[in-house]
Amino acid sequence: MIFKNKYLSALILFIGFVVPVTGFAAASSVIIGFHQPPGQYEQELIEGIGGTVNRVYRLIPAIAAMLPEQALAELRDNPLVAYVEENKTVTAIEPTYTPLMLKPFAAKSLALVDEYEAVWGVQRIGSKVAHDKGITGSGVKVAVIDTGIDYTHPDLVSNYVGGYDFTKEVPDEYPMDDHGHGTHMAGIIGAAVNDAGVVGVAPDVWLYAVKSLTFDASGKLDDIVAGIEWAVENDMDIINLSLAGADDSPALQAACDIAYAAGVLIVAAAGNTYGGPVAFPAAYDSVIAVASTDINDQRGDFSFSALGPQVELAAPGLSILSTILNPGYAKLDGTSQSAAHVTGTAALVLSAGVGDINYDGLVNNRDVRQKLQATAVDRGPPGRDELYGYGRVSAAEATASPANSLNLLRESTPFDSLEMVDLEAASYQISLQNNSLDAVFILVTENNHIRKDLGTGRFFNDLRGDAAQQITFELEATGTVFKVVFIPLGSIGASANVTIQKQ
Ligand SMILES: [Ca+2]
Ligand SMILES: [Ca+2]
Ligand SMILES: [Ca+2]
Ligand SMILES: [Ca+2]
Repeated sequence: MIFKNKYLSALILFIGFVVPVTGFAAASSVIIGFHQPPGQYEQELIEGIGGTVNRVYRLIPAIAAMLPEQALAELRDNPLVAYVEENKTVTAIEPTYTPLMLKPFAAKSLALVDEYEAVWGVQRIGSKVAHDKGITGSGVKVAVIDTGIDYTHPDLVSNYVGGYDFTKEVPDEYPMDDHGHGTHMAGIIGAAVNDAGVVGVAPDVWLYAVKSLTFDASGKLDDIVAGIEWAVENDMDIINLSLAGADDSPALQAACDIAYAAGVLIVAAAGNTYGGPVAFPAAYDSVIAVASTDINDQRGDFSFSALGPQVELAAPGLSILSTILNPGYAKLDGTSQSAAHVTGTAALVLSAGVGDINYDGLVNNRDVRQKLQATAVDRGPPGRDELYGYGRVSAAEATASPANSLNLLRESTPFDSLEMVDLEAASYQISLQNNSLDAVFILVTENNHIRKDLGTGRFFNDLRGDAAQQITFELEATGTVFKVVFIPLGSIGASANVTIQKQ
């Protein structure tokens, strides 16, 4: 009997021990968004209802915490709280059909081929054209928020600058890749020109590894948000996000929006959804969504790439050779790889120097984004489409010598609004990027005679249904004194950017 009681009390003790553990398991890992930046009061609020604060963000007004299930509803009803979202899983966008470590091979076998020839994607987008002009991404800071980077890899060691590992129990500054995905991204973005292995799109870029994904290529939203916060606080120029969560996330969106507003260009994989919708974070307006193209500059018959109006650019994503662990090289497919090509191109644009091409008085990430869009090689249906966005990214075009550009502004009188350009005899490509004008009329004169055949009207609010806001056309100038007059039509204050590029 005594034994039995002893056994029973031991059992009770055991249950007593187990209950808090089960209670812990029933607790939810959440991100709590507030209307105002949270302080001591909000932390005490969370602790007061049995929660544990894991991280107080500085970038977004939010706290990552563990909360007892029963406290969730109460917190959601609190007027200080904007949202409470589950700390969901986010994963690297990986090909499902190619195990990452399938047949990795070493650098020495690659030394036999030219390192440019080894990488069709880097070649296809015209990276070498930029490199030959000395445009290599030097000094441009790129944060690869991923599984880390193997910073001992011979093709990456010279460009690796630093980073942070948010996945460790005690985070530190050693974001060594233990999976390979982040290292593959890093190689596409910035593998060195060193007569071995591969070469990246921007071979002198400054690479930073922000490890928010673990050895199995998955991670949690709270670590992704922390990674974006790190990128902003460490003054990164570009963030590469070749990862996706299953759902829309208010915390992730807020982090991307604020980082973008702070001047960071954010590039993300559209997702390997096989024609399904664009994944988050790529789908957010503040993030460039990148779809994949193959060696024929097509999506291919069986494309893994996402589809939809949020697709902004396309880039090589099939059979892409890059760096992996051990250290070695492997060919992989996916929109992850495509995003990395765009990230590298953006780094080249930054190192080439981008002007205030959207005429907002600032030179920043928005100009880089517009440059990437305007210089992409159109694929599929004419103009922006749901398959390729603005087209396949072009490092060669995006870093070409600055186009002659002007801002066409509808001022108080039509006469004041005219812009006139003198051109020498040549073939020109003229692009109009509209900002709420109704139309632009273009009058062309040659040796003081009006060339009716070259003049044109371009409508942006065409009732016939063609209302593209970006129009590109060619103009052939043969005379010696050749003038083009641009006449903006629309309400006062409306404008358009005109770029004129010699062919
Ligand atoms: Ca190399
Ligand atoms: Ca987007
Ligand atoms: Ca600007
Ligand atoms: Ca198109």
